[in-house]
Amino acid sequence: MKLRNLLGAALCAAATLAMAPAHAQNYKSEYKLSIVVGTSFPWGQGAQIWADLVRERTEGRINIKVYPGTSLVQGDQTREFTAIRQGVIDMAVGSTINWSPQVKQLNLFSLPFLMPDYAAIDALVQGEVGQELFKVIEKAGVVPLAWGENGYRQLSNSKHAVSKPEDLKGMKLRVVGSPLYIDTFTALGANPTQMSWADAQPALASGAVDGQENPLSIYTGAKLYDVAQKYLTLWNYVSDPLVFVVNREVWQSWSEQDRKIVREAALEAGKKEIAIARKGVTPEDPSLLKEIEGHGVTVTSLSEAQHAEFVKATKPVYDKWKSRIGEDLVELAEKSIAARKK
Ligand code: X2X
Repeated sequence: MKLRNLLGAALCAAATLAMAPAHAQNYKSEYKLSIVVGTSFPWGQGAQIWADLVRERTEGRINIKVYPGTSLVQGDQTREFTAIRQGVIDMAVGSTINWSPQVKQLNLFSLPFLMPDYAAIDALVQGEVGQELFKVIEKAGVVPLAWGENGYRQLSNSKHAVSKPEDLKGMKLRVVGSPLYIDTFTALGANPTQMSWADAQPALASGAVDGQENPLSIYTGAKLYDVAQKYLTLWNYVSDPLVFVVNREVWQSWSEQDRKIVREAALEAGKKEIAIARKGVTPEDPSLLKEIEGHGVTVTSLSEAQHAEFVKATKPVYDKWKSRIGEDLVELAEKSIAARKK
């Protein structure tokens, strides 16, 4: 090519670049969104709804791909938050439990028996506590947009029915990655061991552990009744919310109009996800429980007196962690719950 032609081509390319909308240079062709479970679970459905809404409303400018199994951090869900902060992960719908090692205030939702009903969960995440926690997450370097829900975590095991703390004596239980869970199950007399969800499933299948705790949507979605988890105790001791977030640099690289679209889509997806997560596990609609019983599972509900025994046994853990999380935040949560509309 002659020099003049070459120059002309270069000028032409520069002009095209200058004319293109500002985003064209810094938008990625794909944004990686991390979740722990698959897209068939309510959690994964929420993530997929968010991704689809954003793709549609930005006309493909923001193209989100969902990565299940926390595969972007080799399944180690307790490293997910750090990876989002560092930009290894662009976006996530993550459980407060998995981010608690980095954001200690998120342990709030893991305080045993803090939230007695769905109205209590709503009073926290949709109220002042939720706003406070968003400030904390923002300060930690990640942009939070909306709340979702994994759900009330129920206890399952392969040994026998559990209706009082003594029934847990010596039972080997897989727990999630916050030390608060080790404290809770140690206080109850069990033998807890911390493990990722990826490792938990084979450990349950081989009998390396006797039991675990997870929301019913995860219990059924992962077919835990097929790996000998035939005893289920409904005790609503904790519930983990999900948070829809974006890496800060990614967020800043988007136009204002696109940020608005992403935020509104997250709020919409979060609301839908919460409705999906609560389907079949409420007193009004216990269909999922019926399905579980159909698999030959013994389902144990607690009487008020039995419930009180568990609360009593875990009270020292609650008190210890109240000060670790922050007295002010926990007190704000307690007040918000006491004032909730039932
Ligand atoms: O690991 C779990 O138990 C799970 C899937 O519920 C979370 O990621 C918190």
